[in-house]
Amino acid sequence: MSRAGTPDPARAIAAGDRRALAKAITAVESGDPASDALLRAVFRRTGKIPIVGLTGPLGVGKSSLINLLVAHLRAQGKTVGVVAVDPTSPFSGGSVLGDRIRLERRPGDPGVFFRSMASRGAAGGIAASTRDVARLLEAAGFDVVLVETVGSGQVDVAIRDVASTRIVVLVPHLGDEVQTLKAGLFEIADVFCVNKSDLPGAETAERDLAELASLGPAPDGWRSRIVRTSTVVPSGIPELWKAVEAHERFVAEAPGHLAEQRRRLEQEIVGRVRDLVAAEIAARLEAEPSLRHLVDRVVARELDPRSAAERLLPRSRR
Ligand SMILES: Nc1nc2c(ncn2[C@@H]2O[C@H](COP(=O)(O)OP(=O)(O)O)[C@@H](O)[C@H]2O)c(=O)[nH]1
Ligand SMILES: [Mg+2]
Repeated sequence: MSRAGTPDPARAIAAGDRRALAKAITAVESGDPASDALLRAVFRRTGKIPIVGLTGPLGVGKSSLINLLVAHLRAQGKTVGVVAVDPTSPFSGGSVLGDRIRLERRPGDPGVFFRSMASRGAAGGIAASTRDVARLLEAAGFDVVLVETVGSGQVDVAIRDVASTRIVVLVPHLGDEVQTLKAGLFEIADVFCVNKSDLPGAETAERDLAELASLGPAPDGWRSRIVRTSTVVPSGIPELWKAVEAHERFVAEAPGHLAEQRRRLEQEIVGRVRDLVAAEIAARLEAEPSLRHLVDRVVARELDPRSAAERLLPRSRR
């Protein structure tokens, strides 16, 4: 596939070339079509490793937990890719919390690879690019991928659709926050992590969560686990990872496992079709005089946008 003298990026990535990996991730992030061939080439060899999402409000300790999880996994001889979906606010343009913990880069350890991605402007949506980046990391040979996202809006969706195990991180005395998160929380969480358990109130928080968790098991029969951690003591990190492994095993053995995979991939295909059709229609609206006229009619309020959209479909259902 590659020209003579140009190393095949898929092969370079599989051989452990980190610069090739970083370049490929940048291409994915910016929606550069150069990444298409690579993603096509690596797809067959993906879908086997745990993709573990950590989500939750800002400041609960997700990055601190990832640093310790990485150390724990490295001690077990596992290699780890980490993706942080950066919570940079489009308004402030900077970090929201002054005391944000940085993910440790661990220079000199080739068994770890960190990458942060901007949550805005990611072409094709953050879920799609996170999924593609996770695939590249798997193709690069990492045993586990950890994804940090802030629990809000579209980024939550990214975690739901991309991660094989989802950890929702909370802290004691998050009363109101838990209430507002509650509705969507149990759809997302495979594991609840009550972090900062060195602070008072951790037991109460755990009990409240256990009560909520007992209200409804997930449709697949998995009952969310609750693990108390502290990154300052530190404590609970091996237990947190054990809970992840238990969920991974449960999913692998669950009877609906393949149906769930099928459902996700179907969604991905539909999403891609949507992108392709949208791009094509947008281009045609600009280029074709008859279609420009259609838009003119909408602007003049002679036609409504729904009807115009239906006329643009290749095979209209009218
Ligand atoms: N007391 C206590 N503070 C913690 C713990 N874990 C993290 N923190 C602090 O919480 C703040 C936010 O941590 P960070 O990892 O950046 O949270 P993130 O925004 O969820 O990634 C930092 O000041 C951390 O030092 C913990 O277990 N106990
Ligand atoms: Mg963080």
